[in-house]
Amino acid sequence: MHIVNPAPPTALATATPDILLNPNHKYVSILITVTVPGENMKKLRFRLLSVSSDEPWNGTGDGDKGVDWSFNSGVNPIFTESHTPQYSFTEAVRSPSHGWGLPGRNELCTLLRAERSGRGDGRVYTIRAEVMRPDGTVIPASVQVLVPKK
Ligand SMILES: [Ca+2]
Ligand SMILES: [Ca+2]
Repeated sequence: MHIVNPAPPTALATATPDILLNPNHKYVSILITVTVPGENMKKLRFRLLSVSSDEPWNGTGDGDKGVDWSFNSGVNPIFTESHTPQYSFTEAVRSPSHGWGLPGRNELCTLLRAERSGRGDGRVYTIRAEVMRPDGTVIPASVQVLVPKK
């Protein structure tokens, strides 16, 4: 008898837009869509887990503003809480029970500041998301949004 463990499900996240060409220091609403191939999407719950940047919130040059992201607002304001960084200077992470949407709502939203250091090589925001299956298991996903240097 031959037993094959099924491959663990993989969640895919996309960001729209995923590149911020005009670094005008304003917030841009980013739509994060998470899908899990092979799963019944209507039974899954979704949330944004964290947002991080490869640049500090402040001290990166002229016009630098903080805070550089928010879980609030946008076209699909699932989230009602904003968090300050808990684990590192450049990553805001939700506590375990926060941010879960209603089942099937796989369109999430965050605000990201269109900003990057003039001295750097462009900013990379990393948005981490999670999917919870009906049995409570959680599948991670992540996507990046770039603020390129011209
Ligand atoms: Ca900033
Ligand atoms: Ca960089």
